[in-house]
Amino acid sequence: MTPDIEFPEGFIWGAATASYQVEGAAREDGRGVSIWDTFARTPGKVADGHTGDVACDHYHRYPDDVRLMADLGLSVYRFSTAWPRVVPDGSGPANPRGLDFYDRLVDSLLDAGITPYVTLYHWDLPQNLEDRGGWTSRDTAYYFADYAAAVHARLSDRVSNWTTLNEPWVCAFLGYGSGVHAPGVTDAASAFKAAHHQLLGHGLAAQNLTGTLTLTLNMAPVVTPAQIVDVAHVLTDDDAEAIRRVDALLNRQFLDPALKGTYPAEVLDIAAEHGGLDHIRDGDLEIIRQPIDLLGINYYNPCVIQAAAGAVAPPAWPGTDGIEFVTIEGPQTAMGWPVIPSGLSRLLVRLSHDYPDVGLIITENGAAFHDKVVGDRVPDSDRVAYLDGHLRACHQAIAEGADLRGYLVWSLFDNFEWAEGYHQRFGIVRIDYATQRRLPKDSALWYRDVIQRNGIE
Ligand code: IFM
Repeated sequence: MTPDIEFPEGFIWGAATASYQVEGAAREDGRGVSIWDTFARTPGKVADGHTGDVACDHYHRYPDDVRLMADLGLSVYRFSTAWPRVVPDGSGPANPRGLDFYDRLVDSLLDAGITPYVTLYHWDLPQNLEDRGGWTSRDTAYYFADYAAAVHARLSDRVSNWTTLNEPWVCAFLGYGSGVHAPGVTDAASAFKAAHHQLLGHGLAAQNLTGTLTLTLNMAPVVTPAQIVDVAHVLTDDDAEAIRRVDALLNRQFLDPALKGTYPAEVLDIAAEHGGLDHIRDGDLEIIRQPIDLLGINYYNPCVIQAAAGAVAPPAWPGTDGIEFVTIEGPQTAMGWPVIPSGLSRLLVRLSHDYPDVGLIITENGAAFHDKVVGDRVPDSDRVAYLDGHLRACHQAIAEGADLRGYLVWSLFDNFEWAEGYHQRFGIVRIDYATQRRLPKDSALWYRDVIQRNGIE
């Protein structure tokens, strides 16, 4: 039977996780300490003092987990390698036992007919490098390229899909700006440095990677509340200016250097006001602008803002003085994020228009809800509705010309949701943390059917 909504032939279906969020085994086989180990142990930083020490115990349970992925019909599994597992001190010799784990994981994925998509940096920086300045130090970019080369040397005979960075905005602006993520630094100048040095690390690493190259960014259309209701709403000059600034900080700060070899003027102006531009050296943008095959999109909700009528204190991000981040009415996830699938089609169409030379893939999309276990089921109809709406938005964007190649749900499992600990559950598979039992939620079974028919009924 032909589904109501059918995706193009060869559309990629998968699911994603990240090392610190699922692996556990934090002290095994020579793994070094990461900034998240340290941050999670700092009182008050992570809800209820949760840590990634055990997480989903994926490190030991990966054979069963791969079988589960195969049962769901996934064609791709996106996971990240943990830098401190591979290079425990951040720089220096690689740890063969750390690499062995990824070897085993890749082999079992391939045996199950699942393509591994490897992300090289999903936020678990070795603590030893943080002690030397972390991403505010230029050296970290070079150490990242060395570590990436070590992973590539071990796995590239079987892995041909590589993502350098995951969400450098979050690492820079939540890790070094607001401090709600590791390493917990609160300094605007450090945030801009961390952003640039990650981009430099991306470019340096990309020069030595072969296969299909991806850079994954968290992106969102930046809109006023009125534009959510009416796409054609005419903006005031102040709102238009507010949108330009926030879009530059959130989206173009990473897109333009990586894909065009330039920084948006707004970002340079704002960074200049917050510590200067000395960290950007001649030649950096040429290094950063490496040919990539796919732009990875992590989308959860639009960024809703407007020019503030009165004073707004303090600014949410550096450079957003006078701009209000608006909470809008309507359905929300357990994270308090608004559910607006049309934001995804809007984003995809815009990216295809503004950056036409790169293919697109959704590397993350999904939602946390307050799931209930009923007998042997998790009837998470809110998550099914969320995924259904966003897949329809993907389909719409393809119909409007977006070159979207695939969709990877976030996340395969409930896992360590950073500062929220284990309280927020994004998985399509439930984890009972006391027993480590895996229970596919209704959304997982629904997703299996979507994959099977390459479309939605
Ligand atoms: O869990 C995170 C993931 O690590 C990065 N993207 C957003 C997800 C949900 O917050």
